[in-house]
Amino acid sequence: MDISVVTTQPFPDQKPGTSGLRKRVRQFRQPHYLENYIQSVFDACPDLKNGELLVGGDGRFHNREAIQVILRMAAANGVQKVAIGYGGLLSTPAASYLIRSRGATGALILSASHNPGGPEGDFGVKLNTANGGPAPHSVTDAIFEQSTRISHYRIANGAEHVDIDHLHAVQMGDMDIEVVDPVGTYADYMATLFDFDRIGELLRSDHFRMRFDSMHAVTGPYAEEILINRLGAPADTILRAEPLADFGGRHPDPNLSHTRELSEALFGRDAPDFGAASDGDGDRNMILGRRFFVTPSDSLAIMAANAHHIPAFADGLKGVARSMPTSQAVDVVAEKLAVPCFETPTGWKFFGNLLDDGRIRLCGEESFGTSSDHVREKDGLWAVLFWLNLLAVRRQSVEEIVRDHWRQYGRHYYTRHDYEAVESERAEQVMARIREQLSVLPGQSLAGMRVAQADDFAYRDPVDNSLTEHQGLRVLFESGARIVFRLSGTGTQGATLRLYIEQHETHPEHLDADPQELLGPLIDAASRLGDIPGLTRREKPDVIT
Ligand code: VG1
Ligand code: CO
Repeated sequence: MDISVVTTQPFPDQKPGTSGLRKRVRQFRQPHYLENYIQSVFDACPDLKNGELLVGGDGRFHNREAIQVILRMAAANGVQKVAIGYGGLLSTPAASYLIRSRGATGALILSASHNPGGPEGDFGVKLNTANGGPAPHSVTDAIFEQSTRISHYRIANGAEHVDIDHLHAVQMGDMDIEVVDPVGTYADYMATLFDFDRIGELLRSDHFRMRFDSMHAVTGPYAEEILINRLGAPADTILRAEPLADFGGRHPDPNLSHTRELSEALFGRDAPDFGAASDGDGDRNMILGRRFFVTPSDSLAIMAANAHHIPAFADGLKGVARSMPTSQAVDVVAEKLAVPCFETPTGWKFFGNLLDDGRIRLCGEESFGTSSDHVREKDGLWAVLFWLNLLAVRRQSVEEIVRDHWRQYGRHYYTRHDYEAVESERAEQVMARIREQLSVLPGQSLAGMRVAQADDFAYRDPVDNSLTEHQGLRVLFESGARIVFRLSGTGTQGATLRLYIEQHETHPEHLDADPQELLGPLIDAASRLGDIPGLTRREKPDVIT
C-alpha cells in the first residue's frame, strides 16, 4: 500500500463542542479540514488503532465521501480493522452498543445530529471511546490540542473506493474492513430489554395506533425492523422512513416545529394514540400522546417512577441523573424511591462515569434525550420502546399516565427559549451581565419569588474527581423555581443563547395551566436580568420548546 504523508497547517477552530466537532459542510470540505481532524484523533488516541474501529453516520450529505477518506487514513495510520455500518449508516446508540458488544476500540460517528444537512447544512464528527460513550473532556481537549499543532497527516494513495453497500469483508493494505448490519443486532438487543410480546400485542390490536417520524434520518431502517418486522405494527406507522442526505430539506430535530405531519396527525381529528420522533443520528426522542405533548423532563421522571414495569429494570434503578438544565421532576421521583439523583453539565459525556461505575441506571436531558445503562449514549428508539412497554402494561393513555404522575408528584412547568445565531459578542454580553449580578441576587425578589442562590454551575465528577466549570448560570428560588442561562455548544453559526425556566406546582387545581403563561413572570424576569432584547436585539426567541 502506498502511503502519502501530506504536509498541512492547523485550522484554529477544531475544538469539539457539546457533542463532537460540528461545522458547515463547506468548512468540512475545505482541503485538509477533515483529514487534519481525523489525524488529530489518531494522534491523540493511539489506542484506537489496536483493534476494531467503527465508522458510520446519519447518512447526511458528505457522509459517504468522508467514510472513504477515513478508511484511507485509518489504513495509513495502522488501524487493525474498521467495521462500517451498512450503507455507511450507523445510529449513535447503535454505534455505542456495537462498540460494547464487539469490544471495539471506539467509533467515529459522522453526524451533526439534529442540525440541518445538505450542501448548505452542517456536518460533524463524534468520537466515542471503548466504553461506548462520547469521548470525555480530557480526550476532546487532547484532540483539540493536537489539531493546533498538526503538520502532517497520513493517507493511503490509490486505494480503491470501498463498497459500503454490501455486507462483505475486504482489505486495504494490512487493514481489515468489514461492512456490518447494525440494525439486526440492535433490534435483537432491544428485544432483551423490553417485553416485545406485550408491545407486539398492543401494536397489532385494533384499539391502538401509533406514528413514528424518522425524519428521513438514520432511524428509518431500525424503526422498520423493530416496529414493523418484529412487533407487527402496520406499515403506515412510520413516517419519512427513508434516510436522505438532506433529510428531505428539513431539520431532523424532533420537536413540534419540525415534525409537521406527525404533529398534525397527533393533534388532529381521529388522532392516533401515540406519536414519537427521533433526530438525525437517532439519539433523541419526542413523545406525544393523543393531542398531548410530553416534555422530555417529565418523560425522564415518568420513566424513573415506572421503571419497575420494564423487564430491563427488574433489579431496580440504583440511581438516576439529569443534566443541570433539565427540570427537577426526576429529583422528586428519586427522593421517593430513595435513590441518588446526580446533576451533571449538559452533554451525554458527563453521564459516562456514573453509568460505568454503576451509580445510575437511567439518565436524561431536557433536550429530548433519555437513556439507560444499556448503552453509553442517549437512545431515541429505546425511549419509544420504553413508552410502548409502559402503555402496554398500564393500559392507560399517555395523557392519563402523565396526569397521574403530576397528581402524585406535582407538575414541573418547564420551557426552553432559544435565541439562535446571535452575534457571539452580544450573547457573551448577556452572559456577562447576568454573571455580574450573581452575587447580589440572593435575597432579592424576582417575579414575586425570593432568590435563594445564584451561581455559575460547576460539576465535580464523583468518580474521577475532575472539575468542569462554567456550565451555565443559575438563579435558584426558595420555591424551587429556577432560571438557567447557557450558551449552546453545538451551533455552527454565531452563538445560541438558551434560557431554561422551571416552576414546580403541587396544588391539584394548578396542574392544567399553559406553561408559557404560568412561567410568564419568570420568563420576563429572566429577559430583564440579561437585558436580552436590548443586547441581542431580538424581540422573541427563535424556538420555544
Ligand atoms: C444540545 C443539547 C444537549 C445535547 C447536545 C447533543 O447541546 O442542549 O443537551 O446533549 O445538544 O445532542 P447544546 O450545547 O447545543 O445546548 V445531539 O442529539 O446534537 O448529539
Ligand atoms: Co442527536
